[in-house]
Amino acid sequence: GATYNFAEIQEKWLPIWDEIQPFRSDDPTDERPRKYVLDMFPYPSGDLHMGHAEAYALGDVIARYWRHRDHNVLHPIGWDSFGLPAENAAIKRGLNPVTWTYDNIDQQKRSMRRYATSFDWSRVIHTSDPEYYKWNQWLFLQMYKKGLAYRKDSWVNWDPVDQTVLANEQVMPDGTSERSGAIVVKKKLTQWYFRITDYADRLLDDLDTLEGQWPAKVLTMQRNWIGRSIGADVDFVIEGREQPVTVFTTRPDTLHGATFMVVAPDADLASELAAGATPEIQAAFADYLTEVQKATEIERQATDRPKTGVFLGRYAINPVNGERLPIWAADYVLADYGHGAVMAVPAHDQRDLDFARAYDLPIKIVVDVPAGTDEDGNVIDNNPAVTGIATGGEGKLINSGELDGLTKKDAIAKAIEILTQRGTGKAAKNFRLRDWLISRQRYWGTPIPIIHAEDGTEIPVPEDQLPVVLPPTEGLNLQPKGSSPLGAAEDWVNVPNPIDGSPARRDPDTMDTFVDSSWYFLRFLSPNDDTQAFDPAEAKKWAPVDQYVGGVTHAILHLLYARFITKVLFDLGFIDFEEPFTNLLNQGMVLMEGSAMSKSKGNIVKLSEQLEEHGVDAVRLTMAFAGPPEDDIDWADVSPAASNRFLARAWRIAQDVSSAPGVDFAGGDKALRKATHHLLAEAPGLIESFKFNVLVARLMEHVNVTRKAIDSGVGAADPAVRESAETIAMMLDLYAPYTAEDMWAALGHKPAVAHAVWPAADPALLVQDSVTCVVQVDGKVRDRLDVAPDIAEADLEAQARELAGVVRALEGREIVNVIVRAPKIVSIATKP
Ligand code: ANZ
Repeated sequence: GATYNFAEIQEKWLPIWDEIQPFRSDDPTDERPRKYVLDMFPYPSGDLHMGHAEAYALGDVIARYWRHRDHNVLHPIGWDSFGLPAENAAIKRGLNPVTWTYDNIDQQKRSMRRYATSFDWSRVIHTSDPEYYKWNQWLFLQMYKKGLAYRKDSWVNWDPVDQTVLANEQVMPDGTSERSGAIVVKKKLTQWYFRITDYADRLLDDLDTLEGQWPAKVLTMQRNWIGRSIGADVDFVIEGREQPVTVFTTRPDTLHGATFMVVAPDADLASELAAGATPEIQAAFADYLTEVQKATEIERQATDRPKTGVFLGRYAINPVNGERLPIWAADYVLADYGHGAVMAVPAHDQRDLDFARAYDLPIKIVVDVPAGTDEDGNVIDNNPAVTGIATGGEGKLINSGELDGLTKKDAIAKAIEILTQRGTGKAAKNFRLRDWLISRQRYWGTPIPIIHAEDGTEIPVPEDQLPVVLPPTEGLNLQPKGSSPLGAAEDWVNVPNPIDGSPARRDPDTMDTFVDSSWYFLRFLSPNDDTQAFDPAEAKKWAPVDQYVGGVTHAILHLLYARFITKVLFDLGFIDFEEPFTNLLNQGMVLMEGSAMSKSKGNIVKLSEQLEEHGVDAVRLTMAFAGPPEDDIDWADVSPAASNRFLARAWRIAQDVSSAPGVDFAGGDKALRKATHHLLAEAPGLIESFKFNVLVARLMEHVNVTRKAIDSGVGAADPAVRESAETIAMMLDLYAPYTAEDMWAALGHKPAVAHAVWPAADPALLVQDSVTCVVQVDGKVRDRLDVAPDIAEADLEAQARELAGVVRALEGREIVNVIVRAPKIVSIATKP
């Protein structure tokens, strides 16, 4: 007979699928339940690689599964095609980013089609199309109107290699740029921001609604990133200054323990205070500030870093006891957290203690934290001045006037009450989250739709003049240089003021591409609508996304921004939900010999070569079979060749079936039917709990069972063999769509197998095999019954007593004892 040839099968089905477009999801009469299954869309950075192959294979298992469960499934794809990677790659090759990007998209599209991901190809979007980014500009304007988009002058993260600012989220924990790897420095610039901090509480609190639906790790990362602290704002009068200075503290209970104040050297306040001091102090401060600006935020927050600072020659007055506190500038206090100034309580805060010890400042204990013992039973001194360890724990307040004797918790409440009464403070909370810096000084992004009048006023581009299309690259120098290349496009940048026609200039910056991806899942719903960003009626039907699939690298940035913009659109009345992604699956990475694939390690496995050698189905199946989808896959440990052999075995079964389609399965071999129906019963639970690999294992077993049935007495003509082969084809479609379609055709069906609804398991075929139980009366077998092997004793006894033979034997006798050994024996004894 024929042999399994993956290349032939691929060539046969791809054009047929192209023609019948089995995955369109725009039939308005389709009333089945809907599922929106979304894979994070790719950057067009070269051809698809092994990481894509894994992500899209796993996402497709879920999309295909819901179709087989009779759902109307929306599974779209697009390209996140603006941004630095494309722009830098184009510059490096001396190409136009437009050409480079769209050539890559074409190549990825072709690869993706061949990879047979079940996308609805009628809904493709590219974020670099004016038809798409017009709506980024629209979104910006809606936010601008609400005061959620604004410009401010502040210290920003500056990537000296890419020559652009970065969002906080794009600075890695080691202080380097997520993109270029360069050490990020601080620069004071006027930039555009989205006011995400207005949403901090909601972004944090609503994470609770995602519990159990998103990976716990991602929820934790988001919570920490938002970082809410509860405490108080306290106002300190400054000698020689009209305005008091406010500090944020989580420990207002320790106010009596404050012995100095510290101001962030890079905060305007520090410069101002220094300016009022002696020339010596001014000079020392200026030198210090220069040093500080070389340090990264991460370095500044490191607890083990020696503390440095300068005395500013000024004093603050403690509002609770009138004490004079010297004011220092020190870089462990950050300019953009809280108010950029702290009341220092060295006894109970480690950083303050380190600083106090370095500069010989007083240490005053105000919480009596009991002395402890270490693991060897030694008493640990609780005096921070001696141990160098601040005592942050629980204890009773001392040396604190009205607060004396209170616990930490009660003292915090009381201190806030006192401050509020006196008008020198109030309850406050603070977030780690900063506003989202969205402007970039680069070409390949969405132009910011603002025009600057000569007098400096900002004029939003009227909505009917959108999109503001990027100028052609001809004549522009795209090399990173610290200001946007768009500023040099004279014809483009110089425009009449839309209000009075006077000379004005367009804003030359472009938006962070995370703006593009913050709402793209809505654009898929009406991708060709040129009258609105998305159709709210379609959003009602499809959104939010039921299942989102993508890498954990996006745990903070993209997911936080998308959640934020979703809430903004909710507030603006465009959608009726507040969380964009109901369920989230983070797939692992594909490694080679234990490490991430990289050019420098020379361990890159080329997807194209794998596909050439083993075929699409074997690669996809291998990705799904390697382990739980969340785990990394080491390509050195898996065998696409073995996957291929399994696919050939499965395929042969369909070739061998010799009954006709539509044959009544009822008369088929009972044992094989039972095996098939057990598989039908188990598979949905496995897929819905993301145990894709376990279902592959079950399919492998089932192919073997079916092969045995064909080769043994059952034979290829038995209806149970057809039933089994059809089930295998329908399930294999999740992983190996070409093979499944070819099996389906061999079994006499029309394409597409992807639309074959899995039959429900027949409960009659799920009952376990029965066991025969004998029933004795006074040692003699009087009857028998067939029961389930796991029958309960009481149940078995009750059934046994009703058997005709038993009833006859017991007639007129009195039962004295019944022994039940479920499921095999019931033994009844009567009175002699
Ligand atoms: C006095 C105090 C006493 C504090 C004490 C702590 C313990 P989180 O939890 O991170 O919000 N702080 C406030 N603003 C700061 C800034 N701009 N840079 C560095 N540190 C700052 O921490 C809040 C605490 O961090 C605040 O409470 C303040 O120190 C410090 F026994 O005030 B605390």
